Amino acid sequence: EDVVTPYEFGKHGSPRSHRQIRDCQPIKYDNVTHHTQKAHDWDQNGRVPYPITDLNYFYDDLPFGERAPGHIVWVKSPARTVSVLEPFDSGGCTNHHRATVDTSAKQENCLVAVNAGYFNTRSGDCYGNVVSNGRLVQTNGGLQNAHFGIRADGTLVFGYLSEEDVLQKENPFVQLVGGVGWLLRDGEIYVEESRKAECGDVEESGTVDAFFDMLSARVAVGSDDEGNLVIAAIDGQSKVRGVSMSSFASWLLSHGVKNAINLDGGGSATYVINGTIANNPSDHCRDSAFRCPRQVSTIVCVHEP
Ligand code: M6P
Repeated sequence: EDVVTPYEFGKHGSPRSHRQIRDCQPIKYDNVTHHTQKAHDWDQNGRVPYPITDLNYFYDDLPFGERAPGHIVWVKSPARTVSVLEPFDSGGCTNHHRATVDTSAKQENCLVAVNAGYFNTRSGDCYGNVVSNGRLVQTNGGLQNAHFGIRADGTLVFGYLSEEDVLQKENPFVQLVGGVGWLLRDGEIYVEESRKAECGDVEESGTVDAFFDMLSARVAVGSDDEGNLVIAAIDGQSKVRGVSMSSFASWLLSHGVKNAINLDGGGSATYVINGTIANNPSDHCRDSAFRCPRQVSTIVCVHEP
């Protein structure tokens, strides 16, 4: 596992809001780094298996009496079958595009797709480091938010990355996207450690503590022991229904997930199977009596190898 060395705070574009937030720090703790894992790859016959091995719809009892419907999917050969895609099309982040997940999923005929990175809901700016199919879209100057990535050699990466990590050329990231909150680190719940480390600039629902503790729709990308990618999306509505970060982490762990990063959730949470929205997004339509899928920034797409 790499050790991240301290470095200077980089400039970043995210505007400070009036919200009470803690100061966003660059990575400075030698013990807070990232976890790398070899991705599952070819099967015994040397073939790339069909990527999706399981697909569940669940309605579970969660701690604290929470109940929430959602989806979880295990993805084989993720280094060949998973892409981070910009909103609407390539160049979407630079052009401040936003699009519903089902629209963005058309770019690569995604078998499964979820919303991914956080974004500025007013300007449409994508937040975080973004690498899409080997193209570096943007960096965030090392701002400390949990990221998920896939490197050129097929390793999965979870955790905090310095600017140098993001830009290194020896084994570059081919896919990379940022979230808020490192839910599981190498088989252990990492919510409380992550709560202290995360930068809250990129989520708009309040303080980091409020964001971690509220009920909400949540989306995560993670991995199991075999290096399969796991994508989970739980329905909810911020501060009303859904799951807290710690409940989400416990639930993922109970399903054999070993590493997991929390992606954008709330009204952005959208889960698409074969081009069709399969969850119940909580964002309000223009007519607030109804609910509509939100136009979001990046997505995680599972496609044929
Ligand atoms: C905005 C609107 C609402 C939404 C709310 C909370 O006010 O988009 O429809 O319910 O934000 O959104 P979120 O759950 O993503 O924080």
